[in-house]
Amino acid sequence: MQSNRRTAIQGAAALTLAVTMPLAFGQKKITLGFSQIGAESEWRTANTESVKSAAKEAGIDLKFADAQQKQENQIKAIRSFIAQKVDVIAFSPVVETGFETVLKEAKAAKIPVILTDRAVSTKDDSLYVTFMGSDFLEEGRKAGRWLVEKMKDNKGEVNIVELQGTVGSAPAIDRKKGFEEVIKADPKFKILRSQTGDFTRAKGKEVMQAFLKSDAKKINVLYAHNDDMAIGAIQAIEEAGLKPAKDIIIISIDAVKGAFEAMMQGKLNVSVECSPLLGPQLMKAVKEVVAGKPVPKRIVTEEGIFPMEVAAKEFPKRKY
Ligand code: GYE
Repeated sequence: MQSNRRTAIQGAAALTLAVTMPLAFGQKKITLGFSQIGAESEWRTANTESVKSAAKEAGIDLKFADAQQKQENQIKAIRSFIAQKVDVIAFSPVVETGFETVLKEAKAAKIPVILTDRAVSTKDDSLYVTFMGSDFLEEGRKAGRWLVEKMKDNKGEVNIVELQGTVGSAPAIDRKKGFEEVIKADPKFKILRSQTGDFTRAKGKEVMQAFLKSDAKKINVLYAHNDDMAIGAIQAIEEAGLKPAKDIIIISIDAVKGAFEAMMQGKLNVSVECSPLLGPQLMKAVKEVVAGKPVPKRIVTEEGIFPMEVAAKEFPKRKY
């Protein structure tokens, strides 16, 4: 009885194996070439982690290349993915322009390209299958709207300094544009100075030091295109003997854990959310593209805004 049952179970298992094995062997593992910008910010580190872990989870073979914030390295990486005949190429373009030639090469090699996080500006949208990521214009507007509301009873001039992201990058261009679009409705808002801090803490601090050197007394607001630059700038503000978030109102973007910590210490007023957790939706799209299924041309990440008053309550829920 016992042994009969075992044989029956073994028999059934063998049958299942016989049926499923050829299918499993028939499905080739998907290879994805991913060119990351670098490791310039807390956001980027979380994004890399999300892509790597989602690939593992999805059983996708990931070829990962770090461009160290240089476009030429990204172009090289994409060319090498083409040479290796990967199934899909995904990348986060460091700047908006200058990728057309290499994208045409990928198209000629019939390798689909997915843009993640940042967009390229091209008239030929057949050069990529989809662009997934945040609406940077809207993020800039959210930052602007928060400031307009915060200053609604303020009659005098509001002098703003701006730390821009990487020159020519989609988030730097759009976050500037969206913010300006909102604040220009009231002439009391003035952007005193605006310069790039390349999305890094070190540069954010350095540029803020320069801003403070010439205009310390005039600056009412700092608008930083990401949290890392704001955190660098906070150090510069403290070293100049001023109180961040009090003497100078600080607005930034990303809402990474570092920003929540700064808000809980009362040093940052608000951070607009920009989610780096794009890995799972990227792997989903990769599978769909390989299976020949249609994917939407634009996949927008949903996100909110967090003022310092809610930071302590929200912090335990944050995933990056
Ligand atoms: O805001 C910044 C990072 O492209 C949205 O890049 C991303 C930006 C992010 O370095 O922290």
